[in-house]
Amino acid sequence: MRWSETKDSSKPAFNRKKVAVVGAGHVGATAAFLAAYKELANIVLIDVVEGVPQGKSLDMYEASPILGFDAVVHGTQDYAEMADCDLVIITAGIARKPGMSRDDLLSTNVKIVAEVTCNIVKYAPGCVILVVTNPLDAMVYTAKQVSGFPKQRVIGMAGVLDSARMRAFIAEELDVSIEDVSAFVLGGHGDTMVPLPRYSTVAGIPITELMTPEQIERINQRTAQGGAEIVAYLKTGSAYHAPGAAVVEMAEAILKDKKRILPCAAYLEGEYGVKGYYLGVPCKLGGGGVEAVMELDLSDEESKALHNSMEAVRKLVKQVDALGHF
Ligand code: A3D
Repeated sequence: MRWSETKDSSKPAFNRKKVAVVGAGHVGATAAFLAAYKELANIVLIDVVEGVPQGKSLDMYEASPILGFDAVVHGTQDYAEMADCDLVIITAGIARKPGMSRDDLLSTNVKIVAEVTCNIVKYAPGCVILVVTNPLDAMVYTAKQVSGFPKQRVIGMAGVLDSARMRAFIAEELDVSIEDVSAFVLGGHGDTMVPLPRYSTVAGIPITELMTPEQIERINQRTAQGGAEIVAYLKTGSAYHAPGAAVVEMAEAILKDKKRILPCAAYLEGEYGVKGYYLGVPCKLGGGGVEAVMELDLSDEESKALHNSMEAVRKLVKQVDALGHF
């Protein structure tokens, strides 16, 4: 048998989207695997620890014949391999251990996120940046400041995860399929996040009509403590399956220009009365990144809770600014 190549060698080997995942740890590797499995793009997995991204990506590639997906997954230490990426996902950094808050990670992770972002500017200046590293609202601010990218192209993942947790708890409480449950969580990714029961529904019916205030309060509390609940079980790290899935839902919206309405950490310039900070709000997410911010009419109580959350973010950003990395 002879194989006669007809491919135009002046064209790239693959006409696929390209995504870099920086940080081949728990969240990064999970997101990379799910994105490859969904054939969203070819994936470059980058980590400072030699061998880890190479080993994990080879392992993922070897799963592809069984699961039947076509995506190249490649591991490296070399940031130059981010060239031509459509999307770069930052998961590099340290994760929480029991007794630590997300905010305790700030001084270590701000250095890592700043270094990664400098490399993004150098090698993938046209990409959308999706930040996952905690404390999220401060790290996405760092990436925005260091990159100088327009606000549309620097986004944080948190609300999709927090809403998914709330959806799971609602489905469990009412013993219904998660497929029929939607939920909205706004605000910063911390204890002050703001679950919105009024906008959380089962088959379109607000949960305020389906549950007692006590049940709803229990779900709100468990949602706000959702990360800590898992850290307490794991003891050596934090959640990664649901965070990885949340990253991939956002990546898919961007790479396929789906214009999904998802809660994202977006840079606000007056929306919800907030200026110059990132906060979790409902956004239209498409090929250009955050293409619109939706402003909901909030009750007085909801507005107060959102501004309380904003205050927590403001304190973190002040600490980031004081470290003087940009
Ligand atoms: P972990 O499994 O420790 O992975 C982090 C990886 O980053 C490790 O493999 C490190 O070697 C790597 N790394 C460190 N510095 C660099 C660098 N300069 N360049 C490239 N790679 C580097 O942690 P994880 O995957 O569980 O969590 C990663 C981050 O995501 C942490 O900060 C978590 O707190 C955060 N996180 C956020 C959410 C949100 O919802 C926002 C959810 C889950 C985790």
